[in-house]
Amino acid sequence: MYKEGKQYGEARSRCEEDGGHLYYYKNLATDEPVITELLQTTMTSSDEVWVGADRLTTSDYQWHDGSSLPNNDPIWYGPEPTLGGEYCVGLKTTAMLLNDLTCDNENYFICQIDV
Ligand SMILES: [Ca+2]
Repeated sequence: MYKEGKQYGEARSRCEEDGGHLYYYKNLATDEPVITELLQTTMTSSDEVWVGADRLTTSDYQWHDGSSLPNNDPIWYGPEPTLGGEYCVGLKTTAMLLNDLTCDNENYFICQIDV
């Protein structure tokens, strides 16, 4: 967990420099408890944190491992994704669901290093 506001591309690069990737928040049942605990232990008050999905080079949202993130996936928050000028995905920590955002926003971010 980086408590440092960065634009999406910078956050993605930082995780890759660490040998990982922005977190794949794909599965509510397994990922929500893990990230909820992480947010509590890091005491972040950031509303949204970057995770590892975008549609910068694809027509629809995809995780960086190539798996798809359908617009009708229940892991999105309420009316999200709003699409339009928003191409990058953050986790809305107040709801623990996803929201698409403008990639230039500076947000905290969560890296995942697979072992
Ligand atoms: Ca949005």
